[in-house]
Amino acid sequence: MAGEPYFITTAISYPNGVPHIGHAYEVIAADAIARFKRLDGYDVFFTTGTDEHGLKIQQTATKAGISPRAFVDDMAPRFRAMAERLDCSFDRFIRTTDADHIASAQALWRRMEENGDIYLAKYAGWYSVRDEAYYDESELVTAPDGSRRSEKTGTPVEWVEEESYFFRLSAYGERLLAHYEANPDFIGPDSRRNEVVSFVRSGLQDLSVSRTTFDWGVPVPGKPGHVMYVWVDALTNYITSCGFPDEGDPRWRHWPADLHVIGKDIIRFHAVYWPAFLMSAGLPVPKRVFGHGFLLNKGEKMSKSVGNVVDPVGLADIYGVDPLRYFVLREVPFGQDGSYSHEAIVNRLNADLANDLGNLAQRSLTMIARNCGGQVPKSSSTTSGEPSTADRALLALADALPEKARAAMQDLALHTVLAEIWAVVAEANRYFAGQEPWTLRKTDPARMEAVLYTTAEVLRAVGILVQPFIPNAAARLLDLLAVAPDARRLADVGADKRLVPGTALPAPSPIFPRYVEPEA
Ligand code: ME8
Repeated sequence: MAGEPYFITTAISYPNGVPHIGHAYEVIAADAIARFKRLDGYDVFFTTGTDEHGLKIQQTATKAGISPRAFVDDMAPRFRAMAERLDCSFDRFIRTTDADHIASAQALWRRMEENGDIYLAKYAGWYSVRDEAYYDESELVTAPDGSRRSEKTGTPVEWVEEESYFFRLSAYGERLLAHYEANPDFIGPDSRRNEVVSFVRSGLQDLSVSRTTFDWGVPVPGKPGHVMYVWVDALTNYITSCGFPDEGDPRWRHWPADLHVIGKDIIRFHAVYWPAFLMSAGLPVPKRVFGHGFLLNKGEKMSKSVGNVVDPVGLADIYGVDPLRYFVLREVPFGQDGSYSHEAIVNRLNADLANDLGNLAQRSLTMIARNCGGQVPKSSSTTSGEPSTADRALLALADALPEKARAAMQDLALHTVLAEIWAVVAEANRYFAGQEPWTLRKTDPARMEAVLYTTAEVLRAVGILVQPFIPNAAARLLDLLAVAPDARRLADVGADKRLVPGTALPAPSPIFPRYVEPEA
């Protein structure tokens, strides 16, 4: 597809357990952005995947009594299946055990080494296996049980002493700060940006980037016994997907990434380490890193010990994929933490989807089927009367949606895009109720047609706009309006692409069933 390239990624998940709602949230959000950009004419490339190396995976596999390879081969497909089940339109599912990725990580290493940024020394310090992160003494607290833990994540740390290759991160502080300064959009939301800037300002230490005490990792080229620190390997996935190290690969046109969608806990890796590695290797850095918030179960963090880890595929089975996608994107301002519960999901689903949009579509399309011969009704401009002020005002709101959505999308305010769309749905409901087409049927059938036409035309705009968020329902709505598959882009909203009166419409059927509690 022609169009400007747009490369968007999720983080790659640790497959040390089954996928949880946080993983689902991230890939759904990235998918909505990817789909929006496609609708807007971009040549989108969208990747997601699994981060399969490192001590955490090795230890989990050992506990399960199988090899790390067998373990990840069992787990990774579950992450892929989850993304597919949630209708996420990724172009590549990358696994860090893929052969091209290993070659890519080694090539990046060599480039950093050639630049003089890799040296051998002894590492002595704290490491959290759960976070796969090194922590400074100042970042630790002592837990009530006497164990040392990361203050930020609460995970236990252990003292590590071993020979290790280091990356000269300390040399990149000034360049990173200059980059943040010159590119205010590089890190979002702003709160994350401030956090990163103060971390870099406080002075960067060189980073230990190899380990010798285990072997489940990408071998460091030419240094037997050393495997790469899992984050060096993991971050490289983004350029592997673009064909690195072959900069002549057609996929290389997608680098640098337009957007890395990640959670707030891994901002430092993406906004400090990653650009430093790329600068060292002489490669362009990504344009934007956005740290979304965490989804909490009724306000509580998910954890296996609390027993509130929710299976996202189970949620999709209960509520449906589109309602689940809609809920997480509408309910939680993107960038902030959010909470979910059965009640909150059902409220949104029944109020916004079943009532506001579903009923409007069902009522208007049923009236059209019964009273307009199952065809797109005559618009006001083709009957005796001029389009009324009310028609024009409503159509103007619908026509303005793409611009409003683009503006909100620019800030990654996914919830605002949905709020803007639903504001038009609310206005259309007021219009429909106020015009009373069921009364006009007897008093002024031509006017009834005009009202139904206007409503259908607003539904067309809404149907186009909601595709990134609720792709299946949107497709059904647009099918019911007989909108051609190639006429569903943002550019198709507006006055010059209106529904054509007389076009045959399929028999209407409900789009959003209400959620009804199953009998106990
Ligand atoms: O961090 N709500 O993997 P991961 C929302 N492998 N997002 C959440 C979440 C929650 N409750 N819990 C986790 C890793 N996430 C690394 C990434 S990228 C080169 C390597 C997000 O499986 C988390 O912030 O622990 C991250 O963006 C993603 O899920 C994968 O987390």
